[in-house]
Amino acid sequence: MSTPRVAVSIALSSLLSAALFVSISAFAANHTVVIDGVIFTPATLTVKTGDTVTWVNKDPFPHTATAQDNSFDSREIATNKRWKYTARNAGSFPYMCTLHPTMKGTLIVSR
Ligand SMILES: [Cu+2]
Repeated sequence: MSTPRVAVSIALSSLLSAALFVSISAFAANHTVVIDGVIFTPATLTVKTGDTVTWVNKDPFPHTATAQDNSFDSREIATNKRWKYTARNAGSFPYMCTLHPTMKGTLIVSR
């Protein structure tokens, strides 16, 4: 009965070794911006380069998350859909919903 345990141990140590090799991405965090009631929450989000931001649309109609400098653009996010963006470049990125220009947010990406 020890063989499966050995196999599991080997598999686990292989996974750990693999994890060490991808340690840079292993430290990347995931953040969520909820779109609900025609607002982005949080309106200002600070992340680090390499982090991923997911916008989730809880409203019964579509929205976009579109950077003013066009560094990112979700296009239309339908109801209950999400859009993921990996922040590669540092900076402050004001963004808006192109369908509802009063909807504004800022993504701050630090090194
Ligand atoms: Cu909108």
